[in-house]
Amino acid sequence: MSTDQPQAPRWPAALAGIVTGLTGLAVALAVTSLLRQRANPVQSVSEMVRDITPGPLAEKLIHLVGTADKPLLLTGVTLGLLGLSAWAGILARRQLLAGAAVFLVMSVIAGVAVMTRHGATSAGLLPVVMGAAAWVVTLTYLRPLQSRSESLPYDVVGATDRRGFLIRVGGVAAAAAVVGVSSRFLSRSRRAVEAARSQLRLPVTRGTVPAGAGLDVKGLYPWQTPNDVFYRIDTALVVPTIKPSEWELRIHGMVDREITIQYDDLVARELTEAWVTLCCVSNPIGGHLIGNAWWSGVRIADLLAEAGVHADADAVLQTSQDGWTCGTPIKALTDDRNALLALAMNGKALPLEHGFPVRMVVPGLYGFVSATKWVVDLEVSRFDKFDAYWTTRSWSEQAPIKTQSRIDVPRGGRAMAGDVTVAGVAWAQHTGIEKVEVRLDGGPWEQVELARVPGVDTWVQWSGTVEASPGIHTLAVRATDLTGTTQTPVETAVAPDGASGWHAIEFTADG
Ligand SMILES: Nc1nc2c(c(=O)[nH]1)N[C@H]1C(S)=C(S)[C@@H](COP(=O)(O)O)O[C@H]1N2
Ligand SMILES: [Mo]
Repeated sequence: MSTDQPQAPRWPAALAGIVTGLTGLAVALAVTSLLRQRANPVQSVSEMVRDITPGPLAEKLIHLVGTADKPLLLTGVTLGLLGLSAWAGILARRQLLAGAAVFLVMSVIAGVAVMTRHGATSAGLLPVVMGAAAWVVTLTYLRPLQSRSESLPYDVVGATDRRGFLIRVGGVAAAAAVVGVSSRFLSRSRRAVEAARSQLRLPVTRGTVPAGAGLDVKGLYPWQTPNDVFYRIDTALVVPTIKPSEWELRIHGMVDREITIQYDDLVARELTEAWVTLCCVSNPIGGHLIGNAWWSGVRIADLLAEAGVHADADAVLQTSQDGWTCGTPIKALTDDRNALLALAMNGKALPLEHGFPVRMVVPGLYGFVSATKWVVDLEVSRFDKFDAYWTTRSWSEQAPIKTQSRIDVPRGGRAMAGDVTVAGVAWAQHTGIEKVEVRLDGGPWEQVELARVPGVDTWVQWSGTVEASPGIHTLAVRATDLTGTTQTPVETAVAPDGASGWHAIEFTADG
């Protein structure tokens, strides 16, 4: 830049760029809502970023940010969009085409993201196309005033010019805000599905906690996990909204007879109810990505028997409405355990976030290889014939839940010296827990009391006392499952098939 060629300041150009970016975004959101599409372009781009992030990196990031991953990803993509828009605005000062090119490249990326989503149709491109058109029009509209001021030194830019520019930018921004906000009200799909859900009268029971399963120890988490605090893990940036009347499940592949079931058919079948503790493979030692609920649904074994599974099949590839997949051994779906196509969780139709209207629940297996939410397709197949969502991202193909135990009490790292109450949970779903032991400051292992459980598919609470003098102590726990195997002290990462190792906490005993 030469000194005798005065350059307009960058901020109005960047501001014009950002307002342009927001305008196209608002238009795209409105068109998405009007067409009742599953995801808007920002969500589609976020999903694409999620899908192309290598598994190990995704794992590290999720560890870093926990369940804030979804809002962070969406915010990141939006900020990226606005950053590039500002840059496009600055480029457009000198050359409109250069600025427009940035917006066009962003549109192409969005288009690719939309079209590579599961179940994409060409109508899905409309929000992107309309948004791109809005970008080009707005960029052109907001530019002339800027370039006029560009020919003048900054300090002599006329007040009218500057005011005129600000009025234009403000006007466009206000219009974009109106379009963007009203698009929220256009999207009624979630509310319609919530309404359909609340009208359901399912023939299920509430599930009463079996006597003796829940210990009365302050600071212990309830044995039954309420729906609203049940952990949620999935790749869905947009929670699928499926009306029961529109849900259908196809069972096909290596079967004698293909079956298609509607929601009402499923509800009319014999329902099985069971306590099952669900656990995520990403649950770190001592973590809380685990919950125990009363599930009501139809046994998958019965449906598979009706379809007639071929002798050489060894897996069922499950697909959700949003295209997530996982593979489960046929054995786990057909043996005596209650592998369910679940309709209800703790006596209520599944919450939308937990798979409404129908999901899979398979005792003993981590969720990523069994617990498909919003399930719409079961393909009887062979493990050597497919790759599921997480198995292509360096996680295991098969993953039974590892025996684990957790200390919940003393909570907050403090206790009164003397007899200190210790308590927690242990789990080895579909194997069962034989005993739990605790150890204070590396001393001898002491067995603690186990609460009662209705079967081997749930976690079990434990409690005991340790004698602690005033000062800082370390408490460790380990469980032994009903095969007689004691948890290994060897700590492994959660990838590829679940963490192993003992949970230990530090606490201070006050004298
Ligand atoms: N459609 C779909 N189902 C899914 C997933 C997913 O990403 N998409 N994640 C699985 C994983 S990894 C786990 S641990 C469980 C979690 O179920 P919850 O969110 O109801 O606790 O859902 C499983 N089912
Ligand atoms: Mo998971």
